[in-house]
Amino acid sequence: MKTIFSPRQQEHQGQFEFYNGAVVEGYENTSRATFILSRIEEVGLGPVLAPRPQSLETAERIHTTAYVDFLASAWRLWREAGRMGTALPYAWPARGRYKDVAPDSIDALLGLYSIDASTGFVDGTWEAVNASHDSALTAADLIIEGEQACFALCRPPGHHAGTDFNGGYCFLNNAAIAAQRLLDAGASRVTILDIDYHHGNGTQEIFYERGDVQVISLHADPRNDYPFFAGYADERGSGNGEGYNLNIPLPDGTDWTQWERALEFALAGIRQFGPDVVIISLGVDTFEGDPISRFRLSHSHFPLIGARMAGLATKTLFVLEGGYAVEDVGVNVVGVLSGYEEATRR
Ligand code: OKP
Ligand code: ZN
Repeated sequence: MKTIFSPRQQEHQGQFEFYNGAVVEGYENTSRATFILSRIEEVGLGPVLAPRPQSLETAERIHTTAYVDFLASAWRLWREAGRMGTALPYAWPARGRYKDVAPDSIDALLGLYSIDASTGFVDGTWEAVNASHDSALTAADLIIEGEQACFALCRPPGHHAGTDFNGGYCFLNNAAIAAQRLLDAGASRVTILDIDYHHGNGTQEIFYERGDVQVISLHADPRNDYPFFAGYADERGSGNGEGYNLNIPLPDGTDWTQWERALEFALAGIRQFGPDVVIISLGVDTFEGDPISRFRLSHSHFPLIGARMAGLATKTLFVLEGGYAVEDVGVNVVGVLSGYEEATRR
């Protein structure tokens, strides 16, 4: 399987976040990609290719132009305001009391276009976000050109980013943008199956009223964990999208037996929908050793996940999302991908 990745994606680094009452270095760091790349080489998964440069046209069909412009200019505006460190918001428009203004202040913009304070900008963030997006689109193009499966090694990740907001380390929704590209190239239906520990609230929001993209997410019950305000089982889509959004929230401590049962339910939904391509929002923060999560999958389970994906017998685009037990992220991500490859060859 081919992997798409650009070293420019590593220019997003050194950002901080708040965690348990302290300021810590961002969990979403460069070593995640480094460990994945070295594991890909170690097991001989296949070549790692640089993305082709892509225009932002497809991204602007998923996100608002104003939001994309904000992402591209945030760091410059932060510096022009005389700031250093990490650009993070501290004020948000309050729920239901939002005055629709286009603010000039970078502090206001950061709040307007975000849902949390864990998605900071540093020098190089936009370059990395843009390159991560290029990797997703190039992987989608390879699928369009005939590959059965492909891996977009996206960091920064994307599934918490919505139409006009960032959050949860995500800026552009790589998987959603890839789905749009596949549809534009002639696919009639695409499924995004999100197996990251956290609910993919951005992906859900983007496609909530659309029937051409089925969105299924297995995740920690939002009553217990981020993103808290979306991901409940009764969120099923609306309008043309009614019935095409499926959330499967799972309790703290979920183990393989429970998780696999949920996966089987998701797979039945995909078979019923009959997509041309399945995009896997691939987070491995379901791993028992993950520092910010509370599920209990172990190393040996990840190849089994890949094998289940192969069982769908559709084209499959893997797009990286989370996973923060850095030393294990490579083994677990590549475990899924080689599990897929082995099951396909059988
Ligand atoms: C991203 B992905 C406080 C903790 C914030 C945010 C979790 C984002 C997860 N800084 N936690 O879905 O793996
Ligand atoms: Zn996650």
